[in-house]
Amino acid sequence: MRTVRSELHRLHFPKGELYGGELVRPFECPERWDYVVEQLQARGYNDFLDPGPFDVELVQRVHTPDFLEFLATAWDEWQKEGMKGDAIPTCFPARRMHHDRRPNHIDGKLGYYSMAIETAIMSGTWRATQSAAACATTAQKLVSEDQVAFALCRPPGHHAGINMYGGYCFVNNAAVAAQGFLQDGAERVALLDVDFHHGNGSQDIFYRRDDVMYLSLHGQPEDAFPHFLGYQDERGADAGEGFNVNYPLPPGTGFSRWFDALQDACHKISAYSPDALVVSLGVDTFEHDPISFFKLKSDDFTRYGEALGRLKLPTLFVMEGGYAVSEIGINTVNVLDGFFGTFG
Ligand code: SP5
Ligand code: ZN
Repeated sequence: MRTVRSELHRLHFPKGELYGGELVRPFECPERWDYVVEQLQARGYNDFLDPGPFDVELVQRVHTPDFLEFLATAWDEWQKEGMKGDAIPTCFPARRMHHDRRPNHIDGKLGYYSMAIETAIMSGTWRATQSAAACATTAQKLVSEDQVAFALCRPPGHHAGINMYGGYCFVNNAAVAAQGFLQDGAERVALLDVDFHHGNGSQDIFYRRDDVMYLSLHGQPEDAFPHFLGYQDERGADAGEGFNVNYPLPPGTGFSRWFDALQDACHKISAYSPDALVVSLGVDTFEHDPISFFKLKSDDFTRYGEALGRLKLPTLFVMEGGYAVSEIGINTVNVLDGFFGTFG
């Protein structure tokens, strides 16, 4: 298995994240990437590759051009206003205000395009974001040769929707990969999201489509970020009706209950008979994750990796969250080891 990763991820590391009323060092930090690389090397996954170019045309199939233009220019516009810190939104089109008229001023644009404000934009954010999406695309193309690949994306992507960012995400790497499979001839793609958080962005992008089935196990919105999407009764719309599957789970959920949901998702994936599987691989389901509330232990990651391998599908793993930094590599590579234990 080859891993596609880029050192350019280091260009994105804002000074602060608004958390608990303070600006703290962001949970989504560059050393997450280092710990994953270290564990991959320690356990024999030594085949690393730089990504090819950022494919604008492909990315425009899942995000609007105006949104991508905003991401590309937000930092410059912010700087022109003489702002000293990173770009963080402060006002929003809440209920009965205009959420479909884009303001000109950068303060208005930030609120218009964001779904959360813990995610700051800095000088290198756009270049790092492009490198992460390019990792997803390059790894997606490797799957046709090797059956399995890993896109070690940073920043992550699953909270980024058609035209919105937040939750540490700017471009939806997993969605770009799913779209890439379709462009390369797949008829159906399953996108399984095992990150602790609901992938509101992925759901947003594919909600009205039947060519990508989105399935997510996550902390229930009553109690967990992103709070405003991810309920069980969100089943898709129009052609996509029945192709969006949410498994919201309560605080304290341990492996047995989580794995029941995963097995149900695996049955639905098999019945859908996709040409490829994209796994949004967040390991913030871990018992010691600092911002999440599931109770998976490190060995549980191996167990569920085995279940994913038994699907016997061409599979692309795309890195999402995981903030128990020193264990992120162990838990991520446990999933891969489990997968290859049954995949063959
Ligand atoms: C990719 C990904 O995992 N994004 C997650 C973004 C979460 N950001 C906001 C988290 C707010 C957490 N509040 C937790 C309270 C714990 N005591
Ligand atoms: Zn997450």
